[in-house]
Order: sequence, then structure tokens, then C-alpha cells
Amino acid sequence: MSFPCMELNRPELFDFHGVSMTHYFTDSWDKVQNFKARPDDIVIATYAKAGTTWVSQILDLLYFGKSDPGRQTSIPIYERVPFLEIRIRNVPTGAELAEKMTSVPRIIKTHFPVQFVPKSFWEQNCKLIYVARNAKDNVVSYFHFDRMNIVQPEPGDWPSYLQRFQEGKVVFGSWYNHVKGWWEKKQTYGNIHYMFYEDLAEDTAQEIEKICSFLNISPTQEEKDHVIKEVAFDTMKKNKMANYSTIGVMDFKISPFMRKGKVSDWKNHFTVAQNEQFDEVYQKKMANTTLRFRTEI
Ligand code: PPS
Repeated sequence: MSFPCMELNRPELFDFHGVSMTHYFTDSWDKVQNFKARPDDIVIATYAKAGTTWVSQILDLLYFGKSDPGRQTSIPIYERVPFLEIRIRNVPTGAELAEKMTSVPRIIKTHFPVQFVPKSFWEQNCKLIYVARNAKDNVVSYFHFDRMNIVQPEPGDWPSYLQRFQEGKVVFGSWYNHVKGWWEKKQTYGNIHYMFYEDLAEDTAQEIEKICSFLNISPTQEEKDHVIKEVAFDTMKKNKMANYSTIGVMDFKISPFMRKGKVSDWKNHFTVAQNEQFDEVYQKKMANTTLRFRTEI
């Protein structure tokens, strides 16, 4: 699948049912809302830049690393794990890719806030893995991504981006509402595994154990060791089928998709004043939740 990037323009952000979105993620709204989930589908849900690709690669390896090892070396991650709501002209939409998938289970990615998830996933009692990343590292990663990706709105400079992130004026809306919305859903819907980028960075093996237990799968130690090796940052950064280098919409000369893969890189971006202002807003917006993040490990 190639992306005709020359024909693409940076989109405008607009309000869509109360969430900032761009047409690339709303153009196939009806089709996505009517998507027919299967009971064995597994959804990886995240706010953008929270570790989606990392967990996608983990799941793909856990399920298919042994039975279909050629898959990881020949099919890019965005085809192995379709991005449900994306629609870019002249290429199959995420929903179409998912519909055509023959491998079981289908592993499907979404950045939707919880209220946008097609009802069929809840009706089929599908398993969903939500990956959350602390707001400071998340916004830094998102800023660099928006700089290099033509299907994202123009990011502007770092201070203005940081401001807009706090106002929810970036694609997929408010980080605060996103992480809280999914956290609240987890309290009433049993099949959500809520995990954190920071935990995965600190102890990948332990987080993979938790994922396996949630998914009721029992890979051998050898298989798990293989997954751990394959999903190390430096290995994934070099892996063309996982690093998005085969996609035409991203300019790696500006910033690579696999950029740093670190916890606390925000310290290299936030000024002292920005950090204080961010903390103040954060405390207000996160006062009504039990959800806690680590900004360092
Ligand atoms: S996207 O576009 O929303 O799907 O991006 P997403 O995959 O969610 O997030 C990209 C960030 O995750 C980092 N990443 C990793 N970190 C550590 N280890 C591994 N294996 C790994 N794979 C991806 C990636 O580098 C982006 O973070 P930053 O901070 O920008 O480096």
C-alpha cells in the first residue's frame, strides 16, 4: 500500500461531537460506527503517541510470531493492525482493511475517545487494551509527530502547541478526557486492560505477562523472550515493518516515527515556567479521577 503524499494537504481541526478532529478520521464515520466486530477481535486503544505501535507489535508477535513468522518481516504494522477510523483518499480505509482480514484474532487500533467506539465492540464483549502515557511525554511526542506528518494539522511552535494540547485543540481532543474516559469505562466494562507506557518501559517482561493473562494466552518462555527481544526500541526502530518508514506521509528528515522511546524526555522540552503552568492546569483537570501517572521512572 503506498500513500500518494503529494496530493495530501495538512487538514484543519474542527469540532466533531465535542472532540477536535480532522476529516481523515471522520470521513468514514458512518462506516466505522456500523463496523461489525467479532467476539475475538482485540482492540488497542490509545490517545495518539502513547505506545500504540509498541503494543501492536507485542500482540502481533504473541499471536502470530510462531504460526506465521513471515508476517512480521513482510507486512507493515499498519496493515497487520489496521487503524479503524483512518480514511486517506485512494488507499483502503482502516475499516476496509479490518473487514478483509482473515487472520484470527483481528488486532485493531483506534485513537477514538471511548464514546466514539463503535457499539458492536461492546455488544460482542471484545477485549480492549488501553495504553496510556503521561501527559508531558505524550505532548512532546505528539508535537514532533505533527511536525513530520502531513496528515496532521500544522503544529506551529512548541509553546503554542503546548497551550493547544492543554485546551484539547489537537487531533482526538483532550488528553485528559481521553485517559479519564477510558479509565471510567474500565470500571463498568470488564474486558478492558488499562496499561501504562511507563510500566512497559520499566519492565517489559512483566507487562507482557499481564497482557497474556488478560488475553488468556500461554506462550512458552522462549516465545515470550522472542517477543521481548523484537520489541526493544532499537530493534523496532530498525525494523521497516514496524517503524513506518514505508509510509509516504511522514518526513523522517524532520523527525523519525521511532524518535526516542524514553520516559521523561519532556524534561528536554519544558521550561521551568511551562512545567509549573502545566502542573497547575493538570491538577485541575485531573482532580476528579483516581487515575495516576508517572512522569519519570
Ligand atoms: S501513533 O502514531 O499514535 O500510533 O504512535 P504510537 O505508536 O502510539 O507512539 C509512538 C511513540 O511510542 C514510541 N515507541 C516506543 N518506545 C519504546 N519502545 C518501543 N519499542 C517503542 N515503539 C514506539 C515512539 O518512539 C514514540 O515516542 P517518542 O517519545 O516520540 O519517541
